[in-house]
Amino acid sequence: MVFDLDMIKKVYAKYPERIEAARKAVGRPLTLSEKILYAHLWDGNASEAFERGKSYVDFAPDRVAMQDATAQMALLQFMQAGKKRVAVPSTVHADHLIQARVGATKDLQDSLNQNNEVFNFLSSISNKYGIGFWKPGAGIIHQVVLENYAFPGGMMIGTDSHTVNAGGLGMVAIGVGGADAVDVMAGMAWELKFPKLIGVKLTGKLNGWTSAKDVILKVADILTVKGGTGAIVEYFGEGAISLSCTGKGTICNMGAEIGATTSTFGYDESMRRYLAATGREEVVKAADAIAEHLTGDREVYENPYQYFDQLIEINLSELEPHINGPFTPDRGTPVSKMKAEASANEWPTKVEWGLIGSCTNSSYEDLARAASIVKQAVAAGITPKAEFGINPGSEQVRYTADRDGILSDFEKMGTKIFTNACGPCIGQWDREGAEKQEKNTIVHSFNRNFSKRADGNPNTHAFVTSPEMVAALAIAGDLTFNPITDKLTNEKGEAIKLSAPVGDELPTKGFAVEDNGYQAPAEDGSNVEVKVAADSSRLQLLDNFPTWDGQNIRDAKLLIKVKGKCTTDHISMAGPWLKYRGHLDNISNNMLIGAVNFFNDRTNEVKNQLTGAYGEVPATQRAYKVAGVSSIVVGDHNYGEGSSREHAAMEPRHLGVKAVIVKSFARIHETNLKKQGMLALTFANESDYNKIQENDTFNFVDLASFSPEKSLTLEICHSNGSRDEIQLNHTYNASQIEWFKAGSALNLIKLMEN
Ligand code: MIC
Ligand code: SF4
Repeated sequence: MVFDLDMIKKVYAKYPERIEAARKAVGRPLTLSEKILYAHLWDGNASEAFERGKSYVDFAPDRVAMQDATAQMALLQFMQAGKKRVAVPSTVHADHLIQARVGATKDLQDSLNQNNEVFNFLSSISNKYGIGFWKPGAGIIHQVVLENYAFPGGMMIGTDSHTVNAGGLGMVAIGVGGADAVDVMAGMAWELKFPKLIGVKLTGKLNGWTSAKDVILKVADILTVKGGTGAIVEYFGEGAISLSCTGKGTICNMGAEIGATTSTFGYDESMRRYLAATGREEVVKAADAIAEHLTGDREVYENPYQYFDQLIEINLSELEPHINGPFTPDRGTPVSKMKAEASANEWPTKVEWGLIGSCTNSSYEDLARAASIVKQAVAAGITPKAEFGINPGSEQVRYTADRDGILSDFEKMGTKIFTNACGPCIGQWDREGAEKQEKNTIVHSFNRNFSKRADGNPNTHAFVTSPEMVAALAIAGDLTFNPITDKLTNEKGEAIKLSAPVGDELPTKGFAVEDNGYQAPAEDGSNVEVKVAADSSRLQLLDNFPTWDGQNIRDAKLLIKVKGKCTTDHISMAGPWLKYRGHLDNISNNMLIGAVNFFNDRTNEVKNQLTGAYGEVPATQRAYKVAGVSSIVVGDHNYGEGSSREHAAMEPRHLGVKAVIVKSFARIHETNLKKQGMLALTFANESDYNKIQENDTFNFVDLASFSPEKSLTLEICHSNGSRDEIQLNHTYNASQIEWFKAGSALNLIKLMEN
């Protein structure tokens, strides 16, 4: 079955005219990213050229995707928008709430028992508002989207930072907070600052142990976790064409790790093959009719320096397998250098676990290639040294891999096959012994490896690498093992060299599945009742955030000055806290508990300025709230990196923090703060971060004249009586300032509805 074919055809029908208008407005050949963006302008045909990195532009995305952990908050907000049905095709995917413990059947059942209330809420609210629901066990959102919904040249948004995975099928797919999804589902325009463009020219061809994963591990190493901020990364060149579609998905997926708005590839043979294999020949037919518009213009790819803001070239033939980490996905080490790096940095080299899965690397091809390594080891009588676990990306992948003997290859080596879900990637991993907090190493094919992410242990050194490298390193049990040069020893004491991985890009017998886990919504959902129990600990209806009182914020205290890396995992931890994603007050008890306090280097221990005592961050903030005292949060670079979870913005808002002032923000988090009515500000002079002291009090001086392109003034009163006045920059445009004044973007929608 092809979902929403009519919508796709309508989008394509407009393409020629839209591209012509864009070409005229811009006055030069177009990149693919520009074509897709200009083809999706809210106002129709382009009449002006937008300035990259400057112009705020209204877009009309074709669809919306949400996963269970963010959909709860997105849909609790959507309920308030007063709409009968979603305005564009939308889906919800139950994937984050399922724990990995003993294996799929038991784990899934346990999860259904534990999360019944939330799954019922998501299933009924989806049914009511015309949203497709993918049940627990159906698969990870981004794999299911790639298999069923993504289409070349389309534009979608999703309440998950890895929505960008759909760039593997030539989309512009962007991760957002729930409030953005509400805009689009409510039939309104979706606003984005017109992105800058980074071109990545791929030459040569992958070979041996190198895989698509290594392309993005290398790009992350070059660009770092903030190098892609505000930009779309467009891949092209003969090397790009030679990659499989799911391999392209892997590359786009991890574009989130460099902060990129999204990444994409031009429509090519690999996409045709993938669309056909997943039952979408009709989409191929429709895309073929406008194929010239679904890739960048020839002139652009011939002279990329003229058209991109930045250009990177990678020769796939020379690329080495990479192992990135620990604690950050942009610390890249080529496999041949790992021995030296590990010893120089004292990383534990014994690998305890190898994990394959997550939205970035759980395709059929990924499993097939990793299985080819496992098979060799089993045949040669090599006992794996580390434990091994797999999360297939979707039920379709699992069913097909099972039919083709791939899963049994893994099982012969004692691998645990977990549910088709996020599992350990988001801390949903009941890892035995993790509570002992021992220093140890794991390798995985996921995208993120922030501290504590997989198992809650801050001493777990997690390294990101390709599925086939995970297999090799887990079998060797050694982080410094280089399968290209090193040998393993089997039970008979013989030295064995593994040959390079092989695996079918797509199943030769075709994909198969018995029950894909999809639930179509009711034709007319107006009578469907959505229940939220008043005493529930998991779900809570939302109240309006208060409107701005028109006054300067005065006498605000410092809640925390965060030191160093502060991802959304530090601001609103996942793992055990995922269960409160639908209950704002309860989840607020995790606010900033992972952030390091600049003044004592500790987590979750800050000074309460009213009592002088040190306490936990959420409790301290609740004390300020009760006392009617305002507060601010101060942070470092790339604050809010990582996830799209808007809880990281709603929690401070709910608990009464007024402003977040940092050196720089990650894109999604900055927007989330704005949407929820917070002040998201940056130091005009970065070194002013150093002026902030523990016992300071803060006064805003000119909030009444808050306006676009104009900095704000903050007075800092130090405890010794001295004062500093500093300038704070912001990126609010006029309508975003209205969100602040109304208390939130949603408050504004409600005002407009009434
Ligand atoms: C993640 O990978 O961090 C998540 C969990 O998928 C998040 C979304 C969330 O926090 O629910 C993301 O990437 O946006
Ligand atoms: Fe799920 Fe991990 Fe992908 Fe996030 S990154 S969607 S937690 S699999």
